[in-house]
Amino acid sequence: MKPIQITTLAIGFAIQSVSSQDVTQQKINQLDNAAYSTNGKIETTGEGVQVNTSNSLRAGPRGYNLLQDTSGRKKLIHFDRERVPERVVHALGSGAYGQFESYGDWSNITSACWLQEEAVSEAFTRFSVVVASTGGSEVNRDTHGFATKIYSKCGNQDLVGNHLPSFFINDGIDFPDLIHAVKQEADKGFPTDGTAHRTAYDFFNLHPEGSFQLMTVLSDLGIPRDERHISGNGVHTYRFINEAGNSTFFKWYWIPTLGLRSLVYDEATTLAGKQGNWERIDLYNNIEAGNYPEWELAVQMFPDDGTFMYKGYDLLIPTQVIPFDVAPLVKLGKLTLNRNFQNFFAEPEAISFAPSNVVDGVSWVPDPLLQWRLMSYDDTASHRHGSPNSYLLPINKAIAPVNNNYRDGYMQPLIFQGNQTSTPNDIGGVSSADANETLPYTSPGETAGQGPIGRYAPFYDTFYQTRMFWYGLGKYAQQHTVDAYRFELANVGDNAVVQRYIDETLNNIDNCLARRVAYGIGATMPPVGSGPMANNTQGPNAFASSFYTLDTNQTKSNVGLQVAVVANDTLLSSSDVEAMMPLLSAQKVNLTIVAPKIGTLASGVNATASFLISSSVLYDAVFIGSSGNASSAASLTTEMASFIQQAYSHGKAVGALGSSGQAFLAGMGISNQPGVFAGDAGAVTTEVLDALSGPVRFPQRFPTDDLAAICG
Ligand code: HDE
Repeated sequence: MKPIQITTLAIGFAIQSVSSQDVTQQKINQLDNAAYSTNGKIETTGEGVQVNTSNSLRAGPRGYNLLQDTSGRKKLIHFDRERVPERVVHALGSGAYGQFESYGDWSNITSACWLQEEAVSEAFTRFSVVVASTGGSEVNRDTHGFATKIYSKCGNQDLVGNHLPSFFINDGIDFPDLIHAVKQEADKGFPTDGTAHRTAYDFFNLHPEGSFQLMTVLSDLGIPRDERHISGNGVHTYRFINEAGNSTFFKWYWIPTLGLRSLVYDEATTLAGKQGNWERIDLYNNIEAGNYPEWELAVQMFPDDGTFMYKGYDLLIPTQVIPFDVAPLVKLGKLTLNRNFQNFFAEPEAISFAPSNVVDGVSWVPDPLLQWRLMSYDDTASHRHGSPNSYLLPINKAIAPVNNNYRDGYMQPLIFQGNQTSTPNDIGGVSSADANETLPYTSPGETAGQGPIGRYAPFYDTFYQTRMFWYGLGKYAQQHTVDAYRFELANVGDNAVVQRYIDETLNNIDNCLARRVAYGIGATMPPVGSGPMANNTQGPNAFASSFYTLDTNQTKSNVGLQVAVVANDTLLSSSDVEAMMPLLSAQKVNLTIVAPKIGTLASGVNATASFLISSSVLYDAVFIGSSGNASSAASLTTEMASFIQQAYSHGKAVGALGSSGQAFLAGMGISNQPGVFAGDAGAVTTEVLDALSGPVRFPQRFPTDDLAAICG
């Protein structure tokens, strides 16, 4: 195998923008061929006959409807069939178009055309949540999907990943069981908007290999602020193959240039009620506003020595990760999302992703989770669209030429020419590529057999990586995770299931964790020191790399964040708003004035939200206006005070404009606290913006366990 030579050649701006416009235009032209507007046209039936279907055809004004109201019948018949089956998982989601640009020439490791010098490809990314059904909330705790279709000139390359780096199971044959266990309970039909409890924890008890993935979901990573601030993770190992046929294994990641951000749980549940579509709204509005989110595609690479192992890590086990200090990330390119779709059904809903969609230069490994995925997505696409012709839908259609002998089937829209529909052929028709060339779906030199045929039990991980993740969480992040376990387990409603999870999973991760969770829900605490650390064989090591935790010391971008000023006719001067605006605009942070009613306040400032339609959970930080003479919290209405109080209790930065603003906060008992800023409008705004790009939350306000009392 050739040694991997890493180049980081940057491409010039002029070249980038020209080619990116070209590839975008190619896809837009393809979509435009299917675009149709009925705007301003006269209504017709599907057969083109002009009709008026506003009123039924009836036997008199109070008589029966007539069977011969065929235009009415056609209208209803079409309506009755408007739905396609929702995705069996990841049903709830939305997405956007953009471009993927290769940072350089990666031909030394892969022949994939989208990773060559100056390669720019059009792309569409769909974000989703796994468990909730369509109509559920996107902001509940869940694993988020991050699926990208790259319409490259050598065919569609799909990167279908999640926002967390590992998975619940190691063998795809267990996937239907996992999903049955986490979706609504079969007899009761609930919950439909989040993960079930009794069935789920029964499954988790018997699949301890998923404890790491579950803990990441139950950490604050499991409730991201929005989709712009999540990472993407391929989870599996994949294979690059270069022109010479050399293979290199890789794991891929999308790293958001905005940084990672999360909600706190109470905020997420409130937001779910206030604005369950928050994730898609945030993405849509930011793209409309020109705040284009970006992710860098980074890979960890591992030599192919035939063992599928790297420094003691098994590359075929998707419930484990390879820490970044063991295999560092190499950045290959960048994805920018910059165009919203035009029709939800035809684009984000109709798009079909599949890990089987790879181009020449990308292939797979014998990971039994990945192997089942290679079949399931193509199958589900045919089922959802009712036809194997879904690859012809504009959103799924490749930009590369498509020529094959797929014929007929439900809703075949093409009128193929000619009579020969088989290969090979001598009388015309499509001819096959040269099988001696390096082609996709093969890995030169690889042998299929890895041992005797048999049904092998999934690999049962130790709890080592879960423990490493646990020790990497800070004090408050640990508390949030403990609270999340308490919440989930308290809802299980089956003491035996709960106690088994505490004794056999949590106590194997860490004794204090198990005791804290048990303590909060009235379960039996395992004896002090009875967990694995009693023998301390591996030590309380944490992951050295911060990517898997919400590292509060990272500097984050504030682009697209939302802040609110609480005001009324006597609070807030226009000069305060004038002082704030340039500072907020410079960082592309949106300001909303929230008042008892929408409209212009006495100060002349326009309030665009009222307390009725708004909530502090819609904002990343809040300010309280100042009038200069109102001096006590008593003049705050309950709704104003609770707006501020709720933001404070969610650990958010609170800014008091002027001395009277500070007096309000003092009256509420929250002045002079970390993350509470008071002063003139400009200074306070700067302090709040700094807080938002740094620690974001002020977790000192959250209650924490008395560890000495609980853990001994
Ligand atoms: Fe999926 N998964 N999955 N999955 N998955 C689907 O495909 C499946 C897995 C992921 O926005 C389905 O078109 C099996 C891992 C995303 O359209 C279905 C197994 C990862 C999306 C399916 C897995 C994912 C899906 C449902 C175990 C992260 C949404 C509808 C072998 C690496 C894509 C559809 C979109 C969707 C099957 C496990 C990510 C049923 C059998 C691991 C992001 O085909």
